Amino acid sequence: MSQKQQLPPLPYEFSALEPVISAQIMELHYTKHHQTYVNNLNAALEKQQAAEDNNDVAALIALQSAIKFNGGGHVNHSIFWTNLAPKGEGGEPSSELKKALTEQFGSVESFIEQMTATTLAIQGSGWGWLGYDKQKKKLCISTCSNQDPLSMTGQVPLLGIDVWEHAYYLQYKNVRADYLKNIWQVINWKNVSDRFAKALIA
Ligand code: MN3
Repeated sequence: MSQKQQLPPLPYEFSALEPVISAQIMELHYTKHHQTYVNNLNAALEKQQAAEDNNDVAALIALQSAIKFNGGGHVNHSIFWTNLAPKGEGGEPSSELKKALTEQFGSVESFIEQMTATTLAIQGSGWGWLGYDKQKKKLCISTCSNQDPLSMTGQVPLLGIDVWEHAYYLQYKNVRADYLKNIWQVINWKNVSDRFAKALIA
């Protein structure tokens, strides 16, 4: 028997990221949006099990997009919550990450500017990512549409920024630029640095 996917615990209170991200957004985003991806993923995986048991290849193929969308939503948000921390608690990039960001993008500040601009320009719903390309041994700024997980590009996800409107609209309305300007105040650099350190040795 396969185990059901579950909503991971949120490592802080809903209000912990205020004023950058409101408690109302956090509560809805976590308990409604993320929970729905988890529920729909479990439903699709159950149908997948039944299709496998019935040797129904057509049904297996038909389930792939639901698994990709809801599975991607679950994976992405599970990373996102840990990429954030209350103001003043997220620390700084590790010396290793700082060195790599500086080599790749000029400076940490310049990386932030470039990732902000790239993420701002996403058309419709999607995610901006800092990822590590293990083959090229370099950091990359990427964008993914909808809930496509960054791992589909072969990169290891280090830092994701959700720019679906549900992530900011109740507070920032249509002004995605302000959300993206402010979110850097609540980035958990310790988490991003840990992910980078693991990507280097894995
Ligand atoms: Mn979201």
